[in-house]
Amino acid sequence: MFLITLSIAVFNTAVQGQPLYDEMSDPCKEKRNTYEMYKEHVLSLQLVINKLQEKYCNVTACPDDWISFENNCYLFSETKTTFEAAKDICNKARAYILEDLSPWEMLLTKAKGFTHMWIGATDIRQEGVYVYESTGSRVTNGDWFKGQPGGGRDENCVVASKDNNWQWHDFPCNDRFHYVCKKTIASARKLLHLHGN
Ligand SMILES: [Ca+2]
Repeated sequence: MFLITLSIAVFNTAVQGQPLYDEMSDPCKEKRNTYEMYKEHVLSLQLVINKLQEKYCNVTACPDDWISFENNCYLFSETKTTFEAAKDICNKARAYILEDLSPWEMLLTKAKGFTHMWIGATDIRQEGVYVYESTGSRVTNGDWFKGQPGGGRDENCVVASKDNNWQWHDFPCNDRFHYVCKKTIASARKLLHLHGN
């Protein structure tokens, strides 16, 4: 009886012109923008909480101008620059260019107004063999956009673009884009300790 009632309910929903198939295949479709907005609010609140903790609990988490979030420190570039220049800036701060973006890192980057950003991976050393700058390990599961990488020897660096859901494209390394430096809070504290602060 229950199954019959359920079937009738489903049938009625279908014949009343409801987008049953779409709802079943993607129930979040119409609410996605709302969810994204809430997630951005949560992110903003978390950032405020982090700042308050640093201020009132005397916790030094990240260097000035860096953002602390989920055990990491992030430096968002003010200007666009080449991959090598971005890499040098991050490395001098004992950090590395952001690599695989977590959903929260995507939101952080979006909140900063970036539309494109360098990813810390290249195939400079061997064409077609992408490696992460931080570890030298081979990229085996890169978040490539359809048809990418496709630039051959002319394009050996990687850029993530907002319009393509932060998926990766290969680009010439001398082009200029924003970048994000990342390091763990633990390593940031270690550096502060080493420098006697
Ligand atoms: Ca290449």
